[in-house]
Amino acid sequence: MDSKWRQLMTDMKSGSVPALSRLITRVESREPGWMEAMQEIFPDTGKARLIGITGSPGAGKSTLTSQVACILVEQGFTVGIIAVDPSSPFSGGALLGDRIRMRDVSCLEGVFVRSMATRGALGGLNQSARDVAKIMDAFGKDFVLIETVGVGQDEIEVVKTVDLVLVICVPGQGDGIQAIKAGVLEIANIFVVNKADREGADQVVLDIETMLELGSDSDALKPLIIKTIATRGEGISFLVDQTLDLLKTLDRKDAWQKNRIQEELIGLVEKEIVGLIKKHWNETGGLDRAVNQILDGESDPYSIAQKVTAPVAGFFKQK
Ligand SMILES: Nc1nc2c(ncn2[C@@H]2O[C@H](COP(=O)(O)OP(=O)(O)OP(=O)(O)O)[C@@H](O)[C@H]2O)c(=O)[nH]1
Ligand SMILES: [Mg+2]
Repeated sequence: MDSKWRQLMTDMKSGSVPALSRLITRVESREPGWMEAMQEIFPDTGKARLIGITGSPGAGKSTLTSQVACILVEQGFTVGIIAVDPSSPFSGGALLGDRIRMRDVSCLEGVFVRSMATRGALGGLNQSARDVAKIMDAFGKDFVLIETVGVGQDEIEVVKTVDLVLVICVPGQGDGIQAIKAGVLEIANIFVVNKADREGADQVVLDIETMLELGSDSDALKPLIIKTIATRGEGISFLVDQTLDLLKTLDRKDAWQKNRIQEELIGLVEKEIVGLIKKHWNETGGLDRAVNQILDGESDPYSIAQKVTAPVAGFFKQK
């Protein structure tokens, strides 16, 4: 690790927020040395709890996230927030909107807010979110709240990396719960019916109950349903209490957690191998040559793929 990384790591470990920001940026952009940095960070991770907050656009995720963060801070915890924004970093609008809505929370001591664009994450969105959460964890955050819109597959993958998932539903969208992807409904630990000041909130609660009855596995722990009015801070204390209680019951070594580590490991190895091959191809013009060979009928994609990955296969044959 070069001296720049070293300095950044030292500053981050001693509590410098600018160093934390810069470290995240360097890891996110996969600057050479990022893997070594993460290796060094890893032993300091595992203490923070990751809470995913998801729901349809405009459901009140940012408002609720801010409120939850405030209560956690009041209880003496330190908090980091990752806001996964579906828009590209260049379109501006929504990103700026989130920043504004989150400003009241960023000024609270101990809360570190980081926005992340859905597109453009070099290591893949879910790995990037994992990396950022780990860095915040190592920095000493007790909780990392991850806000994502529960609509795309990418966002669902992000939600799968957390310890506990809050799914926000709202009345007045016609199809309160159908607006959310089935994949997200399945992994909800707590359903939050936000905007309970609006007509139809009780109906949304009933809809969720019916849905849970239908898909019910009688032994499984039923997700809780909690009504909130995020703009007024109503129901949030209860939500935080229930969330903390539920987190206590989670076993870090259960099958689901193991599965999560497995997935992360496979993802990292895949990215590394493919990354190395792409880099080599770029540097040597190998990809162009391979394509031309296929076009000229001299070779085929299967033979080239086999040849390119042969060193890896060879490595395992030796074992
Ligand atoms: N009436 C009412 N409005 C709310 C409530 N919670 C949030 N809002 C409003 O709903 C709008 C969207 O809130 P956000 O917190 O930005 O929602 P979001 O889900 O983060 O939105 P995106 O990130 O853009 O998907 C804002 O105008 C909030 O003030 C609530 O409990 N009741
Ligand atoms: Mg938001």
